[in-house]
Amino acid sequence: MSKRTLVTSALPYANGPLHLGHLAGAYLPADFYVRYKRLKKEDIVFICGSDEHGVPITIAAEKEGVKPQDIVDRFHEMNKKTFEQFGIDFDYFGQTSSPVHHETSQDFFRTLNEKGVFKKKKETQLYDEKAEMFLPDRYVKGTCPHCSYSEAFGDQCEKCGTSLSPSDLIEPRSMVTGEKPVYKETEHWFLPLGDFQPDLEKWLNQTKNWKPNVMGQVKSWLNQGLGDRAVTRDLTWGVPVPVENADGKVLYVWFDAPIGYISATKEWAEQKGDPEAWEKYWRDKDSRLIHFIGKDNIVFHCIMFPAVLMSYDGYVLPENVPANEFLNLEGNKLSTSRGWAVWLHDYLNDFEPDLLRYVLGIGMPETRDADFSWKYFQDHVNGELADILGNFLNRTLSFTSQYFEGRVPPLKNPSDNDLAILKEIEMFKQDIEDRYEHFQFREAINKTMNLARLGNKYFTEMEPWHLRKNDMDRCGTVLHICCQISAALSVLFKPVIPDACQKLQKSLGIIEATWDRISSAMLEEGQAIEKGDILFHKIDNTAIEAQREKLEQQALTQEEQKPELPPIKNTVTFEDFSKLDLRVGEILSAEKMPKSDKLLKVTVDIGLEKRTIMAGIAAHVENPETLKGKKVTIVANLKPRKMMGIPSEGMILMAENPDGSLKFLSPNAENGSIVS
Ligand code: B3M
Ligand code: ZN
Repeated sequence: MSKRTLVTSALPYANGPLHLGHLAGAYLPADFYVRYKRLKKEDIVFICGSDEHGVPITIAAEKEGVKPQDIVDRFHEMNKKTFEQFGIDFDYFGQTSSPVHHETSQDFFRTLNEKGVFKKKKETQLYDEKAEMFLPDRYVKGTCPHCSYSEAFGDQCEKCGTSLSPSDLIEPRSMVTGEKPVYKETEHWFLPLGDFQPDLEKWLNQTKNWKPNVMGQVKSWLNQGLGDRAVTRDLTWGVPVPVENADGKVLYVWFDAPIGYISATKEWAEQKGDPEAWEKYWRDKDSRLIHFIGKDNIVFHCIMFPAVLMSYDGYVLPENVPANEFLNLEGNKLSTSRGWAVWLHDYLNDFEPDLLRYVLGIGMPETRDADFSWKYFQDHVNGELADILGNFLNRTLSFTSQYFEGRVPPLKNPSDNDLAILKEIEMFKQDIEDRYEHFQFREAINKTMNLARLGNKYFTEMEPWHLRKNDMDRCGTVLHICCQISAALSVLFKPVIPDACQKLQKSLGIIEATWDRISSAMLEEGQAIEKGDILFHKIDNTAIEAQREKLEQQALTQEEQKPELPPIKNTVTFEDFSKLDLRVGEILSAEKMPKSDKLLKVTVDIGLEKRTIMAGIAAHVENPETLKGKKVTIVANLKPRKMMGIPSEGMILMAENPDGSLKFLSPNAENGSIVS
């Protein structure tokens, strides 16, 4: 008997609408998996909700001059509706501003505090004297110490993915007033993740079938050693810290948000009239917990939240966290701030959800970033859904309706090839099932479409339009087999294109078929079937052109909102500048560092000597080999510092475009020449 399963999808911030990247990242894969498991009649609960705290919300509220609760209520409803329209079939979609969530996350905090899990530390935090407020991570921007990205936030550099603390930033500046923040003392509670490292490693080492990209990222954090992580913030919006001497402090959003999965499960249980039901999914070792997220949330789901669950004790830990990589759009990074996004509510004005579910499914960024383009969308809708699946189903149903009075013809004297085709149905089912079990949805969908290809090819090769003139029995056998393949497809494709499969099953007279009913004999001979409507209409070039136009327009109109160039830094004296020794260098070699997707180890000839420099530019360099011989500008007298155990003797200066791309400063001068 399979265990019960709780599936979660990352809680989307309730500060804006949903776009393609959300679907492809954490929601579609989870929905494919849950729908598949429901077809297997397994006990599975699908939980999600709005992440309503955190600074993205307060920034959105300030921008509009409304209260944070107004922002979260609006986008909670909007996103809930969008998920429903796309058939993302949660059992419950909660809100972290709910009383149940406040109680649950405060209980976690109080329990860990009483157990002495936290460390309390006075620390100086960035404070904006003009705004008279402490600056949370997202209110601070500055230069990332790893990749020199000048728009890095205080909690994470979105360019190289490193998780940061505001004090890591070079030249921090307040997002509220633009002022240079000062340091002011404040006291916070910290989760000493390092104390959990042995237990985390023990747990991680017994996990199975984790994606290499996920385990690789987790291991790189563990190898760097886990530090203390603040779990409280000086903010007014959030879950108040439920202990003495914590006025004006709230729980750090990444402490409370994952607990939101538990609160939403409690609310689900309450809603179904069995308030205790939540417990067996979270506190019974016979339950499986699976988190579907995007790769930027790995550290919080694979290190921080498990440490919180371990310290509370009695909770199951994630069995798997099949994080997806990112989806790009028309060859560029998706960017809500630059309007480079396809909003899901917009999409629904022009196309049906199934089409996007299918196209994002076959192109899912499961182990590496993927790209969505409108041409790609058109090609796969027209070339596969319409020309292969739609064409096969339409020919089968129309032919049976027209020449066999709309009834499944008998299977008479099937040839070896016929029997082999029928056998294929069982083999496809097994293979597709295995792909779903291993979260390989691209493969599962491609293989399902391959069964439709097989059916289409069989129909064409058997030429029933000739057979019907001279051998109706043979013709009937061919159509019988095509009807059985159609019936199998109506269940195999159900997790991906549920609306189309619903219509197909109605035409085939199938009621509520489960996964285990998939076979080569799902339909009785003589069973009534209807021709049904065309399931997939082709998309013409004009429609696609219109979408591309809309995207360009959208991006253009937001041109003025594109991230302004960072303000000029504070004035320095000539003496300050003259302390720097900038030299021309030439790269002799460059290589990626194992276990790091950020760092390159670069050897540079600076005329007087050779230097080893660790540069956080790996994400920007396709092939390090190509850097050999490149002239660069080096800060030659920077104090060496160790990165991944290797002393880095200097810094390679890079120019950074507003879109985040990096360019070398390559002066055409002798190695060792002074740059001033
Ligand atoms: N709200 C979504 C994000 O980082 C974040 C996920 C929380 S899951 C507990 O895009
Ligand atoms: Zn960075």
